Amino acid sequence: MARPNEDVEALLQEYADLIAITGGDAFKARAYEKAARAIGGHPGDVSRLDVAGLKEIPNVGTSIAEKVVEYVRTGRVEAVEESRARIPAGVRQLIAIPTLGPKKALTLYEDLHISSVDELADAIRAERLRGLKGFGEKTEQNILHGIDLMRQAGGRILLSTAAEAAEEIVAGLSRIPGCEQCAHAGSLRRMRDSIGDLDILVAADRPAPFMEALTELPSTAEVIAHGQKKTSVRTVKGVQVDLRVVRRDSWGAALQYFTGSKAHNIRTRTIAVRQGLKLSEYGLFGARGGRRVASRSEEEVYARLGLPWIPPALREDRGEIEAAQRGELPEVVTEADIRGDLHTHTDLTDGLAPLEEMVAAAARRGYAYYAVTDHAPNLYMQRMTDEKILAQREQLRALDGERRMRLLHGTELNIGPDGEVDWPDAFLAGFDLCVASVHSHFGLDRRAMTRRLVRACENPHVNIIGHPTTRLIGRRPGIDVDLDEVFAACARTGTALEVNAQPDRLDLGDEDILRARSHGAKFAINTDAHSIPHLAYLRYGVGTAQRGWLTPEDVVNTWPLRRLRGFLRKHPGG
Ligand code: DGT
Ligand code: CA
Ligand code: CA
Ligand code: ZN
Repeated sequence: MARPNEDVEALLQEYADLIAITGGDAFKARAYEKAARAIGGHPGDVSRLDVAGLKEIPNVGTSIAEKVVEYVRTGRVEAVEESRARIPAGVRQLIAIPTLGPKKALTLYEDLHISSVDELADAIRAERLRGLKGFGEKTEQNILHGIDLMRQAGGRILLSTAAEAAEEIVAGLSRIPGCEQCAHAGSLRRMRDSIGDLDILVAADRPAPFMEALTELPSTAEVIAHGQKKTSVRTVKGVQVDLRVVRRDSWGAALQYFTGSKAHNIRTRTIAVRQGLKLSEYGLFGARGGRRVASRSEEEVYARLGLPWIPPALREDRGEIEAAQRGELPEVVTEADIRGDLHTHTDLTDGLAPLEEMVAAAARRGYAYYAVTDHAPNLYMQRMTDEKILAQREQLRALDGERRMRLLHGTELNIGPDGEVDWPDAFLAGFDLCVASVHSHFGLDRRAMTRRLVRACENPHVNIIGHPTTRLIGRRPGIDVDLDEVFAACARTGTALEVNAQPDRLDLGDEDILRARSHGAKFAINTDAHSIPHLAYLRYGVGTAQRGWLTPEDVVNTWPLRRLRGFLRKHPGG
């Protein structure tokens, strides 16, 4: 098993869904769901634990621990196999639609005998769902939208899944004798929020050993094409990988070519042509004589075109060529610029690790400051109370300053349908900062949704709008809202917009960031960590921010603490 924790998480989550569909105990389904998340977020390798060791993980009891051991030992779990066998394949296909829950899927199957996504789409168009209990016109729209999302997502994977797979492959190929260079290119290097396939490059004299090695990696499930220039495989997780081996002296040109984007490359090739040159994956050549004029490094290739090196996240032909020609490329924010995380959770609400452990892990990252922002009471299932959050504040103050990291006590408020938030003003004034997010009422109409978010910005205690659109990549669309109005309100009121680094959110996304920035809004790049490993998601947030052209000046959590505190007061001098 390449990543045992993730495999076990997926299996337990599937089991929870299966229990729900077969009309099983809702409590039991929830227990499996919680255990799935706990195991996914567990920092150690669960395949090395016995039943006793597994039970030390929060939310993992004896029977779940035994199933995990069974899975690690045999690769399957009898109980899960039995549940799978009880559910028709068609229903399983329906559940994969992001906006359709297990219960509705079962109703459609039993009442209308719908057993495929295409049949469902046809049935909606033929208005056959009308009259089914629990299916209004709005539900139909949601389902159709879910089908769209599923088809668009078609085969694309999350940035984090791609990055983890690429790291393993690059590490494996780098160990092979004769490897001069090895790196990933393509949309992953540009840090797009979803990735079609992985593009891996090697510089070496002899391609054969690398091509061979890729087909033989333990993670390789299927060889799609095997050649001297390019080999393509599919991994056990369904990720397609293209490997190209080039000669050392074309490394820079190949890296530039295969990083893309296509649109960016069209521009660079046009510039070459205007200078009487020809740009390909092998190098930059004199058009007539064919003499090679640049190819060893990307810097050299760009320089010969009269351009500075352009950060990969900017290479989308969204103005970066013109900015580069004018010498006005932004100095985009990097991971090293981030001084602290401003949206994180502990096990006081739905996080997995206790406060001290989260704080210690943050300190190991070298942060100057760190905010703890557990959920506020209106998210009822989190059972937050005044007493609990105040006790946490005391505990946090006692840890403040250890390893010279300053702690901020915050909370993640819930923006209600009218823009109201949890707790009265006097209580909110006791926090160092408040994140406020939409966690409910996703279906308000555009006007009401816009007013709701603008009101939240106008609240003097709200400092950051968390995951502003609430989209889940490939699963849930963002809310319907006039973002320009919200961005303008953020700029006007001194409220930052979050770039949430959770790989299935990346919210705001790159294009929204570009728009928000043009309104003069500020940003906070946060992990929304619910466990220690989540703190490392920061890099995906930073990549997304780079794609939105953000500089450290735009991002409040790159600022020194004094300046950040001024921003958190919202009305400096006022
Ligand atoms: P993806 O895989 O869909 O997430 O997106 P990319 O950008 O990784 O696209 P991919 O894998 O098809 O190709 C990798 C890079 O190779 C692409 O960004 C630019 C370059 N490339 C591929 N095909 C062409 C082409 O026909 N013309 C040009 N100029 N560049 C190409
Ligand atoms: Ca690609
Ligand atoms: Ca490719
Ligand atoms: Zn959160």
